[in-house]
Amino acid sequence: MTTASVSDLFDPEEWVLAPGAEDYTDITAHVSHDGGVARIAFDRPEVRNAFRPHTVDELYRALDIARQDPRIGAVLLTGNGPSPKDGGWAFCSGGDQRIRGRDGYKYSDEVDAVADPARAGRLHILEVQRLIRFMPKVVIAVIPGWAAGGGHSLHVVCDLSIASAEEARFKQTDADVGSFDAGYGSAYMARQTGQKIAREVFFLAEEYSAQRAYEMGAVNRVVPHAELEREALKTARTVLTKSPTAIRMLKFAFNAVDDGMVGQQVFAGEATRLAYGTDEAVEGRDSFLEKRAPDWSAFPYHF
Ligand code: S0N
Repeated sequence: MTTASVSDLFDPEEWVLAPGAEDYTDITAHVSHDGGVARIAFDRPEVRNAFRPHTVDELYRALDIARQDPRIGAVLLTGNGPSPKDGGWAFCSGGDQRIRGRDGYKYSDEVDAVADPARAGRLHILEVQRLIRFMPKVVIAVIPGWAAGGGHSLHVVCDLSIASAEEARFKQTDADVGSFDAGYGSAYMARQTGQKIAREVFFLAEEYSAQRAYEMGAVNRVVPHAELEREALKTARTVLTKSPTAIRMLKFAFNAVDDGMVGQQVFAGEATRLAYGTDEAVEGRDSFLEKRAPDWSAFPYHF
């Protein structure tokens, strides 16, 4: 795929292919020329960017590469479009209902049965949610069209959401099709919008505009469709002007209140990383290696 054919909103001047992206079939992945921003996009516009297990594998891989790239400070998660069938736009419409079975999922359209029993029925989109949640970088949902079902939940779990004024639509269809995101998709949404609104979104599965989602507190910005990716990249570049450590600690602080012991563990891990950089921690290590008692006299009990 040439970069120019990725999506109507994609500006090929801004991006180069991300490492390993040549092999993806269900997503595209790019990195900005300055190396600071990743753009990862669902690339199944003919099914409103629904994900199948293979899509989720690729998405996880691309996000994890972005997580480990020390130059990247922000990730744009979006959906390519429009659909060649009808011109419709989508961020993501959740799990591909065509490959969903009673016992699990066909791995892809090409693989006619549940390919690997060990993979059957795995809702590993939840692993993607956790990766977005716990990566110490700002993940921005860039919503050019439908965010439905599991796609709605992905936008909920992202740090920020920017939506197309004309094309973005929100609909939590889980209960229509007998699935339910009982984790971040629902409970964390209630944190964002309040219980009454989150319950309405899930129990009624109605359609909401970008403006309504903004009023609910579910979306940060609503921008003209043609400006969507430009605005998203601008927002990501604003994040890059901030201290990486401050962003990391803030993200994990925001998470911790809802993430219980895991949230505390993640935040504490970052605190330990910072502590290891102090002379005090170096004295602890050196005293052990030099087989002597540590000398803490240079390190006061701060108040
Ligand atoms: C998004 C909606 C509201 C858009 O409506 P619109 O604009 O009227 O377009 P349509 O004509 O409906 O769609 C255009 C074409 O795209 C196909 N399509 C759309 N969404 C999906 C989808 N999710 N799976 C498969 N195909 C999809 C349409 O069929 C149509 O194709 P053609 O032209 O050939 O007829 C509307 O499309 C909509 O409501 N979509 C379904 C949203 C939904 O219910 N998603 C699933 C919700 N649940 C989850 O996401 C759980 C995720 C999960 O755990 C999982 C993981 C992997 C595999 C499966 C699952 C699973 O359990 O679901």
